[in-house]
Amino acid sequence: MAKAERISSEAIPPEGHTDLVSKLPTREGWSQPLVLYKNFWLRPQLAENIMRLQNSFRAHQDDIILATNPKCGTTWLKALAFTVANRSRILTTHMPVSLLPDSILACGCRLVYICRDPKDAFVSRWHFENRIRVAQEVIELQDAFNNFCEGVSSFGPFWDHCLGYWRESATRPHKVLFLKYEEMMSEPVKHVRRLARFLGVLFSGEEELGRIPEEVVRLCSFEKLSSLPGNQTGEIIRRKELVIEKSMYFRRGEVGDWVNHMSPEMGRKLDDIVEEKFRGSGLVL
Ligand code: PAP
Repeated sequence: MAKAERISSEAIPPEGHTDLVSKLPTREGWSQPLVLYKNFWLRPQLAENIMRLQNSFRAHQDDIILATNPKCGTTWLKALAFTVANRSRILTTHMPVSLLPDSILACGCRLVYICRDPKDAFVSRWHFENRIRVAQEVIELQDAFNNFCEGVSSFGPFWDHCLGYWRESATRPHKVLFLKYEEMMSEPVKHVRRLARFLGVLFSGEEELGRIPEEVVRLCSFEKLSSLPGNQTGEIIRRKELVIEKSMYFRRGEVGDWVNHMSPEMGRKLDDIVEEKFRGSGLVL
């Protein structure tokens, strides 16, 4: 994100957010404590950044915003969108729609959201949280699951995150595209064409004949991205208690891996919660 150009320094309010964040309700259980800010659970530093960004971020009409719940396909979507539309500026965020800086919705830029079966997103998150911690106790799957089911996970409640973007896409379908990880996995070429159409960069007849949509899918596949040397080594963040390596964004890239970690009862419990939360919305995962 090209922060320097996009954030007006006059608009950044004086330091005061740290104080505010320290007064928010807190929950332990994941790699860092989470705070509840406007109904979403966030890492304290992120809550502070979001408060700062709220009034100071200036979106442009030709921006493309990729929004996701954590572990639902950001890396994949970013590769696909970049390959399809590399002339526009692409920004990614995990922010729920209700916390996006006003300018993003106001300027009419396009927004692509990807959601995923919460069971797989949860398992992916649990692995990730255990890998990013340096020399700390392991987070037990059952404890993390209980938190997740209560809505307490980074950027959670998971279902409210999905519902916010689902409703936005129903209200403004030309501006907000709602994708599902599982559908993209089963018919990737169809969804790359859909993405290109939405972004206004349709594949030409010549490109179709040259099987460019298929090539985009191949270039952005899990196998291809995870085998790139640039994605296999190197760190994104290193702090004393936290290390994030690039390779951590590529684990299995599969649909249904949850069965290898969760019992059928746990699966049913989470399905029931989500079904109940989505009832009446038309959203089915
Ligand atoms: P983030 O929320 O931290 O940004 P994100 O990229 O959204 O992570 O999600 C990571 C998941 O996407 C991982 O899932 P897993 O743990 O179940 O394996 C990762 O393997 C998967 N992933 C990464 N690249 C791809 C890809 N090209 N195709 C499909 N899945 C992918």
